[in-house]
Amino acid sequence: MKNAQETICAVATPPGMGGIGVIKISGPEACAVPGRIFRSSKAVTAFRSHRLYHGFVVNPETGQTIDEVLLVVMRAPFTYTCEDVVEIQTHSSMAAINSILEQVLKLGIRAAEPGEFTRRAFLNGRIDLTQAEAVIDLIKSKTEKGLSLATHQMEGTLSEVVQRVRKSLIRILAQIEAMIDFPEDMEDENFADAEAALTAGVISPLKDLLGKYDTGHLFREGVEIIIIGRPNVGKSSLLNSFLRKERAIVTSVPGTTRDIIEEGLSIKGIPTRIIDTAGLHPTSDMVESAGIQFTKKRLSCADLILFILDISELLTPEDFSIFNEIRARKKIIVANKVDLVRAWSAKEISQHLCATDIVEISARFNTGIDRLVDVIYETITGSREMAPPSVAPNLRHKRAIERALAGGQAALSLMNEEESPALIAIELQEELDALGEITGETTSHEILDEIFSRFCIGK
Ligand SMILES: Nc1nc2c(ncn2[C@@H]2O[C@H](COP(=O)(O)OP(=O)(O)OP(=O)(O)O)[C@@H](O)[C@H]2O)c(=O)[nH]1
Ligand SMILES: [Mg+2]
Repeated sequence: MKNAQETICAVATPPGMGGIGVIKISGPEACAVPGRIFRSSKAVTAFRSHRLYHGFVVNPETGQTIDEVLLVVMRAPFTYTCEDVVEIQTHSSMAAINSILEQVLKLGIRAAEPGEFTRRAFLNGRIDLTQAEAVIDLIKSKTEKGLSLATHQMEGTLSEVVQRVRKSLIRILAQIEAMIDFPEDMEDENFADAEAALTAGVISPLKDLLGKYDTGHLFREGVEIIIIGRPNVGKSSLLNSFLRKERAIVTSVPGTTRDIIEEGLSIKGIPTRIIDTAGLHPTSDMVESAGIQFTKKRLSCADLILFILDISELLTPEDFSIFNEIRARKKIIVANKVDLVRAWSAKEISQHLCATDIVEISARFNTGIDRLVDVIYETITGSREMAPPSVAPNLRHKRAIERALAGGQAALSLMNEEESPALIAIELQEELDALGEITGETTSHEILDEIFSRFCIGK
């Protein structure tokens, strides 16, 4: 991590064409920047905090105007980073943005690292680590439900639960430490109170939190759905049908799709990636077999498989061989081309494959797609109506909670066995440290570096 005392700058808006581009400056020298490169009808020294001012960014060496902008000075501590912050809203042309950034950098302001603004908000105590992580989740959220999960966490819902558990734990630890310090006063004491407090105030809420991981993961990370089948059964047509646009090339020539084609799709609020693949069959064509290798690789880690059959043709040995490979996986069998004369009924297909529930569709005419979406949703959620929980740990939190729980359970059994308070205190302290990692109180620099490196520059 670089020096947190330096003033930093970055472009906060994504590259490309757009209405406005924002350049953000934060740190002790931020408020001096407008006086050097900004000209307005009002004296820069008279600018009030958190007010937008109209003016021009100029090159101070040549006096040449770079762009007409709006500028805001936000004085500490009521800013994103808790430092002095200046934001310049310019026209979003790469030339204007880069020229302004160049002028700012020339003043000795350093280019920010990914996530450095949010890291400062964390280091300056405005947000804890779970809230900082929620900022990444929010930026990356793909559906409204994923967004709502991130917003809740940003408001501190997860931190509240963790802090409540920590407080209970600190009280129990204090009680146990008193037993170590004043053993004579504690002769008639036993661990009954501490055991009850540990179970109700610590172990049970932590188990409850762990139980919310899977649902949170679903709405945060989403699922990968792969469409497979032999050539020409209509895989690409189905992708296009889901997306309601001609995303993949569809032709009557078997082996049309060679590369992996993937797109994001919300299935009733659950973010998914739908992957169209090359048709699976034995081939000597070099390009096609490279595509098939790609397909097999992605198939191995997909969360759900859509196995497509052509109902207008009899099942082929290729269909059987693909089905055998995915027999044990989470899958939906989809019979396509129901608009044509059927070679077999769905019932006959299920008998031949020894599988139930075949979803019939016509990808060409978009029939049965809504039903297929329902079946996908039910398969992903296990037929439960799902809403994003207001509190849900991510994988990092989950691991820390598991460690904390292990410490809690160990302390509980030591209390049961009436072991020495010193041993119990060690377990409770470990539990406390694990919980502190979630909110950032006891998190190592390496973990912080890893978390903030996932941010984009300018956030
Ligand atoms: N009648 C009918 N034809 C369809 C349907 N779905 C796809 N087709 C046709 O089947 C042919 C193959 O469709 P694709 O979507 O390219 O099939 P694919 O499985 O992606 O094929 P490859 O990429 O070669 O593996 C095209 O001529 C489509 O128009 C359908 O529901 N009904
Ligand atoms: Mg295709």
